[in-house]
Amino acid sequence: MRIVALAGGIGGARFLRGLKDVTGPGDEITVIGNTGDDIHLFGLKVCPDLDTLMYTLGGGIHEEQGWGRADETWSIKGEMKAYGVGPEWFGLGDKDFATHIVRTQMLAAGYPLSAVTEALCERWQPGVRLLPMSDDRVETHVRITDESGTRAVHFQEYWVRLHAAVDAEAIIPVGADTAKPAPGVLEAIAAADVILLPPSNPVVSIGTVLAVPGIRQAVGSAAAPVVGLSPIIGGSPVRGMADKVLQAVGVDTTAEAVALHYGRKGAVRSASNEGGGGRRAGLLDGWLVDTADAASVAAVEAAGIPCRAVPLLMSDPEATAAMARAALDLAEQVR
Ligand code: GDP
Ligand code: FO1
Ligand code: CA
Repeated sequence: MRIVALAGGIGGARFLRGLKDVTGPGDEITVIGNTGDDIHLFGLKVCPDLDTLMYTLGGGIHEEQGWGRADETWSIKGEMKAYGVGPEWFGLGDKDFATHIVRTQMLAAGYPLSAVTEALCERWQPGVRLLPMSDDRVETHVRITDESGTRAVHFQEYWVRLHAAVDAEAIIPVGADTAKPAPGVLEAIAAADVILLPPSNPVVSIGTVLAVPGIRQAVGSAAAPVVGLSPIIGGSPVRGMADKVLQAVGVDTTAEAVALHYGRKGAVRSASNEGGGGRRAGLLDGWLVDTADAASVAAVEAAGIPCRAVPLLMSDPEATAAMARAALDLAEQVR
């Protein structure tokens, strides 16, 4: 079976680990990773979501933290600080730095990000084909208003430095409108037997992937069933700032509202609060909510999206594998 998943970092990576547990050697998983979180720091190109996916699936992740390397050391950070060179608010460890140095070196030599990612995965063997959504630079910015006035900050500054403490007024995937899907992305979507939307951030992870022209259209018109899993349980994100960025795009922080935001496959509706020409193709053939949100199943189904309530907390490998199994089962039921 050919499975395609659109994914952000921690939520996507943990789910994909469960998916790998319930699939076999005959299955092929292609992951289209968000690169809107990417940032240039210390002259280096950092791709947090691609790295979280690669380290998690390749066995190198710092498990508790969810990002960065296990058994990390911090000498370079200390040395940079001694030189007075920032930013200090973004934690790049020594081992992680090596990844960014290799990536930046290869990009400078002319390799596209997709080829660089493939080369990095040669080492990590994540067991999936990891594709960046685009080889073109896309950076998510967040419009905020605080004591310094109204301005746009990089998504990493909003989340890591400012801890999403102020409201996000708008989410701007800078560069997305002219970005092209990376080689293999549209082909993988077209050839898929199942397309999954893991419990990743619907706005700044999956939303950014979908903002690359051609990707939303490809998913919305794919022959394969598209099944999503809610990252919202009981009206809250399990972790992160999904509530803040959902509010910025006018969507309630509920499992039901996120389903309606993705939309029913085959439906087309206007989207005044997002880019992409104002009309958006719906995506979903199926949706999973947590058992805590069982009361919302009827409303999602009333919108034409088959929906089931199953445990959606990725508390351990078995629970995560069961989620992946439930998503594949639902895909079979709606096929
Ligand atoms: P990020 O790029 O590191 O923020 O990771 P993703 O975008 O892939 O995933 C972030 C989303 O994962 C957040 O909105 C969380 O609510 C969601 N999430 C994290 N852990 C869980 C979990 O155990 N279950 C569910 N359903 N969602 C989760
Ligand atoms: N997240 C943090 O909350 N603080 C950090 O200092 C931090 C550093 C960092 C370094 C490399 C990397 O790949 C990811 C890192 N993250 C950090 C996570 C990253 O900001 C993610 O993009 C967010 O968790 C949300 O997507
Ligand atoms: Ca992310």
